[in-house]
Amino acid sequence: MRNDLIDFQHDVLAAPRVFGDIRSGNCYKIALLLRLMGRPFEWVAHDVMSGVTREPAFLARNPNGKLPVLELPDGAYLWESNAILNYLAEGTPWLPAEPLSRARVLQWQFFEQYSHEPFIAVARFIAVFEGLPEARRAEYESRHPGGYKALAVMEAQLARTPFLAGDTPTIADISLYAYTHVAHEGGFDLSRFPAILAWLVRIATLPGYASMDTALVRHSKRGES
Ligand SMILES: N[C@@H](CCC(=O)N[C@@H](CS)C(=O)NCC(=O)O)C(=O)O
Repeated sequence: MRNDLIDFQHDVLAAPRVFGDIRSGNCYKIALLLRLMGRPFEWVAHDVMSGVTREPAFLARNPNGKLPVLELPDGAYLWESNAILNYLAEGTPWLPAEPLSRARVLQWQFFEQYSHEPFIAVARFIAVFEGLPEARRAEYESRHPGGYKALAVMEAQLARTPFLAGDTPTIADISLYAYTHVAHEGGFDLSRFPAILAWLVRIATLPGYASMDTALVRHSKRGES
């Protein structure tokens, strides 16, 4: 898996810089949106397990000590993955301007952070990053009922509309795609959720889509093979 410093050279001065670990869904969200929007970006790879998020230089960027962090060309920093998505998507079809549609996007993003990520991402973290040690098994299993409840809420919506906030993809889909598409790595059985499975395919076939494994692979320039 690519997790090194990637620099999309063209237009790099105007490009945002992202500090992240691409194996983390919260970080992948940012790379995925930028790829779907076709926007160049610079990725500064940080290993989430290395302790770098507790170092003073990192805490100066995000006092909460968490990835991802966005650095703008003027040196401003922004943290919290969904806040970063909102900032980057402003003025694009990924974030509707109409107040109710926009609030629906936020509704799903708050749902993601409170009712989905703490269960599905944490179960995956224990399994993938910690290797599911016996001492963590009870905690891992305790995350499954809440995760399945969140998946059932998504399933009900996606049985009615092709995307979470309606007929077109928005950053609500990016937020929830990030950990849902790897939920099996946390022990979740997605075969119970046909509408979610069909939605995962809809996202993965959008123009510009890049998987966790390919999101940092350099764009080929015109004329390059
Ligand atoms: N609510 C935050 C969560 C960020 C988060 O939990 N980041 C993890 C990686 S997924 C992290 O940096 N952990 C390192 C640490 O806590 O020291 C967001 O959405 O950005």
